[in-house]
Amino acid sequence: CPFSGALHSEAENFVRGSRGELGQQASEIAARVEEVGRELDERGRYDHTSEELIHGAKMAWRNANRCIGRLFWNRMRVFDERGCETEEQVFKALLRHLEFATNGGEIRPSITIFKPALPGEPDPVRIWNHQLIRYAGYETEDGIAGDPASLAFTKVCLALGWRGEGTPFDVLPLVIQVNGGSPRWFRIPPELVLEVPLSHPSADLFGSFPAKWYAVPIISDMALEIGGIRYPAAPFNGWYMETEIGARNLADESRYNLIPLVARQLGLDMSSNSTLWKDRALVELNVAVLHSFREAGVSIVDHHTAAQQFRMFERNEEKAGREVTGRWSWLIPPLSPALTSIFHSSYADTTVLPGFLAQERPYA
Ligand code: HEM
Ligand code: NRG
Repeated sequence: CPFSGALHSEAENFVRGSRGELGQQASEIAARVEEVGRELDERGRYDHTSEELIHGAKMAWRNANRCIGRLFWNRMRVFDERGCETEEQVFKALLRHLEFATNGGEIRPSITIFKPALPGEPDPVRIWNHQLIRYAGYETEDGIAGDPASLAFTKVCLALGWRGEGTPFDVLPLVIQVNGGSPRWFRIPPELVLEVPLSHPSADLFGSFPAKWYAVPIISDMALEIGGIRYPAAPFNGWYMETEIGARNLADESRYNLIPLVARQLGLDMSSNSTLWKDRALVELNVAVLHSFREAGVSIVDHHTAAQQFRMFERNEEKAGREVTGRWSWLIPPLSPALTSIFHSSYADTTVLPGFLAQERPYA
């Protein structure tokens, strides 16, 4: 069949590559290559063994060009949830992921993998959320409330019948779609959502604003591709690097935009750009994020340590004879980038598979 040629070679490359890495015998590998070839010829598809699924997911993390956290690629829990059929089953599997990954604050890198896509059929599972836990954003008469990044998705949730409390930090529901049908929404039990109230070790940075952030970032809108097979629902998590929260989510003008508040609270001279009041406020906001997560016993990494860990990853990969690909503009932290080795390095932004791929939003 001429259409399965690409899949055939992707599958063979993956089987050889992953089993080779795992140190399997040439004879074992040859037997599996032959088996996969036969499956593809007879059924037009093949199923990953759990070993292939586990190592394939780890390889995908290792190949994530935008990720600074890749030193730990081989330390991830892989949940095989390919048996989930219904929205309820998917929802329950997501709650199991959430609880395992959160682990009371000692966050465990994890991925949950649902059914693979089949050519010509609707995706068996899609999670409409960008992350399993994220805050809603609303357009109100006095501007945007909550997280502006969630405006479009929040509208979808409201249209489905969900109602938020209207705080700046309403946790959105999970929106799950099965076999291209109508999506269904589910409230996440609040006791499964670990959050960290933010405070600064020596200053009142936020006044009456109840600043906080959730503990675990769980990206849920990317596809995982392994050996020519695409998994459209494969949410994964590690822990946060503090700049993601302190230098972007809470600081961007198009997000929570807290820099002016923090600067006022610190009594900084805001009369001119050249007092560097924005930079000073930004640093203290990041200090507050690190301080608060540490205080709450929730895993987090600062950008200096993360960059050192990435350097170690580069050395490990060199020893293993693999090239490290990367996207420089994403790898450098948004705070003091030139203080990290990444800034002074360059990377080829080549797509290597297995990998995580952006996919089209399931809603307008
Ligand atoms: C992106 C850190 C774990 C896959 C990123 C980014 C950071 C980061 C800072 C850039 C995010 C942004 O600028 O919005 C970390 C840390 C981890 C970790 C500290 C702790 C263990 C993981 C895991 C996976 C992963 C477990 C997958 C199994 C990715 C991918 C991206 C990314 C695919 C790109 C996301 C996109 O394109 O939007 N990571 N990461 N990371 N990470 Fe990691
Ligand atoms: N910047 C986003 C999260 C992106 C992924 N970051 C991680 N991933 N740390 C944010 O919510 O701020 N991870 O798997 O740990």
